[in-house]
Amino acid sequence: MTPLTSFAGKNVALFGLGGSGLVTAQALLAGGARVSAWDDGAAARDKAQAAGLALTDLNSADWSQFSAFVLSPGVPLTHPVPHWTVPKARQAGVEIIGDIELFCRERRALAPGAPFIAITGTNGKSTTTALIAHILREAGRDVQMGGNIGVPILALEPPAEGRIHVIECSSFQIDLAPTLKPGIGVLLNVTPDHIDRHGTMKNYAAIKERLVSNSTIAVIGVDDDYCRDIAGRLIAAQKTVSGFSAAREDAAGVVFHDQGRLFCAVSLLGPGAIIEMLVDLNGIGTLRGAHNGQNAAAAFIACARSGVPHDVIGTAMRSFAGLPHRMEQVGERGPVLFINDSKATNADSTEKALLSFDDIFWIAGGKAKEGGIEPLRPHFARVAKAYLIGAAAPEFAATLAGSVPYEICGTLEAATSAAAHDAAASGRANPVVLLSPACASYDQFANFEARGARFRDLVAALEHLPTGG
Ligand code: UMA
Ligand code: ADP
Repeated sequence: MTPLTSFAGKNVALFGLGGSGLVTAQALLAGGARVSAWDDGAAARDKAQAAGLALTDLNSADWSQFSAFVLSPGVPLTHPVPHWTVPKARQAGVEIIGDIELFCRERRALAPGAPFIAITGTNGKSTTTALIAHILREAGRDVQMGGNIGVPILALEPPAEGRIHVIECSSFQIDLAPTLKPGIGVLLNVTPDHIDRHGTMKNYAAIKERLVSNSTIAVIGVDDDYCRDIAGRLIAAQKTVSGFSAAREDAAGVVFHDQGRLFCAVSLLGPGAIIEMLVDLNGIGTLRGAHNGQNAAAAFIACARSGVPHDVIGTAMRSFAGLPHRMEQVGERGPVLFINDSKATNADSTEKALLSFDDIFWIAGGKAKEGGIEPLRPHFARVAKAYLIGAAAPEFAATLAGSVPYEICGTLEAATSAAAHDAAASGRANPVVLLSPACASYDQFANFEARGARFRDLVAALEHLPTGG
């Protein structure tokens, strides 16, 4: 844990007692602050009390006594409407901050030179964060990894000279961290997301921009218009910017991904361009697909900028275990690969999986998002057959009709069995049974992790499969 000394002897209000709020309260107490903590949920309050935390109903508290108000990232700050605590804090003139901000202040006080890499973007944050941490560990560094990836930042060991913090930051967290200034800031991509929480796309992109505009070194993906504009603004402001791309080589100094390889384009200003091959990602099952090329390029730059030799980065990438539920290989039966991409809860992320394979036996469905799978139509030719589950099955069937053979299976159990048998009997060269639902899981499962775990168990339990010819 990182005890927070910057509020020693002061009163701090804290709202939200989930994973991050509880740890933050403990970190504030450990540093000598007095904490008034509350949550709307009775279950969260009970859990906090069981963990030894005294509670204060912030509805009836005297807000003028507080030096700061710490808000959990999942609690609305501005949209759709500010949470009821927010106007109370504002009226009393109390600053509203999050756990990442508290970490930043502690780092400045304890070890301002301690290396700090922060990663954001709409997609690929967790993969890139885990990959950077893995490479740095393989290079023998003392690494602490956390943030939005799941381990609250204040649960990590405190900042210290020579210890690298690798932190995934969501837009919610950046919004609550006014002095977030990482040594290396990574912005992967910006596409529409979380508009309900930020009001407009412009506001969402501006929040993401803050992470890189305040970094010493900005590492920015240049594959979407928002990020290209952000990189342009920082270059114009004479900031240190390193670009990366899943497919572009039309900018100087970019690490780019092409045909499963990472290249460094040292200069592409003319026919004498120097292009150096850095890492061959082909054969690294955990980094399949152009989207992972983008993640790997970002990780390459962040680690190279941290002083890790290029060959060490390449070797470490080859031993990256990947993250569960993100195009995770969970089995192999003869020629059939089984891929768990349960984290793909919308069409955008499922598109990345469809683009990574041919001969796909696709398990999809659940609680549909707006637009369903219509945006995936250009990739339907890669799908041999679809196996539909959950509430979205009829809607998805209507979209697939006439383009892709499909079967309404209802449950994941029935879909896995049917897809496995069809794939094995298909006689295709590289059949893949792919769970990439393009849907939330809540109609049939507690969350995407439970759905992915069930798929993994079903694959492990598959009996001998028939082979086709
Ligand atoms: N709560 C209220 N009133 C409200 C809303 C929430 O009382 O109006 C309470 C809930 O009862 C609950 C607590 O707030 O007790 C939950 O707080 P939280 O939603 O901030 O969740 P934490 O458990 O603290 O987890 C947070 C991040 N959650 C969110 O941003 C929603 C986790 O990211 C992160 O891993 C964790 O901190 C550690 O840093 C999760 C996430 O879904 C994975 N992130 C979003 C995403 O990736 O898209 C941004
Ligand atoms: P995040 O933490 O930003 O949600 P993850 O690394 O957990 O991202 O990946 C979630 C899903 O998003 C993956 O299953 C994959 O389909 C997709 N994805 C991963 N990296 C990228 C990327 N760079 N661009 C677009 N989609 C991506």
